[in-house]
Amino acid sequence: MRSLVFATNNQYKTAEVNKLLEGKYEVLNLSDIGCETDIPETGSSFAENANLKSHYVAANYQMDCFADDSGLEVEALNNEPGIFSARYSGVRDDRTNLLFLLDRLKGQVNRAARFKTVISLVQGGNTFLFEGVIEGTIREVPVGDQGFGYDPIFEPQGYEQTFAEMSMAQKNEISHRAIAMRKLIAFLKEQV
Ligand code: ITT
Repeated sequence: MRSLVFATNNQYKTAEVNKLLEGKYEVLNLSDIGCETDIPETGSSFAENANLKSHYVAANYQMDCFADDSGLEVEALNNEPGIFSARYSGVRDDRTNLLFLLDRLKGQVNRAARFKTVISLVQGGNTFLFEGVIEGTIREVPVGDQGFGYDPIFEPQGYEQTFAEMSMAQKNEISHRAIAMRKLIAFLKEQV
């Protein structure tokens, strides 16, 4: 089986992506290749940060690799937290960040938001980008215990459940990461 490095430390992302690849590729994450570094994400966009992660692995491990940078953009908060989603409240804790966001949105009528993912693939020294977006709204209170991050407060458009009330398979039918991953998979298949 062909293997691909996914430059992430996030085990939920790895599990989602493994399911999407349906056993067609073996996905190695950062710990699988012995990379302990917390790769700096100092870019000013999802694309820049995704590139920083994939290029770091390609340069230091001489392996083709992909990375995603993703986050939540809330319209009434000027598209915050965006690239700061993982540490919006100042700490890297999903529950704290989610409650911090709800607090900032208190009393706000406009609850529109979107999740965005940009995947950067480095292959043979070339870089390719794939994007996925899903629109939705922010709930008043968190519901559900599946998934990670802001899943308990994000209700995708056209659904009555939050991402955290969905199984991984249901989330993978519609999510931002799944949309971007399907573009990556289609691209990889063209090369077979
Ligand atoms: P890696 O950088 O190691 O891949 P990370 O968790 O730091 O893992 P990001 O830099 O892409 O990932 O930050 C994304 C943050 O955005 C993440 O910590 C969540 O808070 C949020 N997020 C991204 N995708 C999400 C999803 O599918 N569901 C809920 N929250 C998500």
